[in-house]
Amino acid sequence: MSKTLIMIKPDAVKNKHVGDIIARIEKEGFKILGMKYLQLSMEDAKQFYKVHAARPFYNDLCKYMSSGPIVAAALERENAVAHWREVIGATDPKEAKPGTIRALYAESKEANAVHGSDSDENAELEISFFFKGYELVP
Ligand code: IDP
Ligand code: MG
Repeated sequence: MSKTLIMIKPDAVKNKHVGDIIARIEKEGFKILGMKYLQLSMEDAKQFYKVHAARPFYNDLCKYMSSGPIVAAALERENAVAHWREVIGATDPKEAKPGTIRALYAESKEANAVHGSDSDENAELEISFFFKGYELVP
């Protein structure tokens, strides 16, 4: 078993896809360890995405990610990181396979509906960004 950190981004919350995406999480066999609804500040978003600080889209991305409420969740499954990334599809929804969450719900390459950790190590870091130990139900 392994873990991943996912977010339902501001566009998907605004477009009322939270229920569909949580249903998909359950259908794909993930166990929900923790889940919360919140709005990031610009500073929070900059901290979360600091690995992308040098990329040209960093500032816009942080502005966008702090523009409205999100859902953050810690999930567990076999191959959690890889499986969630398969379920969400490519970063750019135009390149995402049909049936993936980004193909179904994303607005654009930036406002692309969902986040998923990219490694087990980053999953641990990202889970601890959002959750304290007692907020995760084993
Ligand atoms: P990922 O979310 O598929 O792992 P990353 O390359 O880690 O993609 O980028 C993080 C986030 O930054 C993306 O999900 C997307 O919201 C945004 N992003 C990535 N590339 C671009 C771009 O070229 N233009 C605008 N936003 C981008
Ligand atoms: Mg990434």
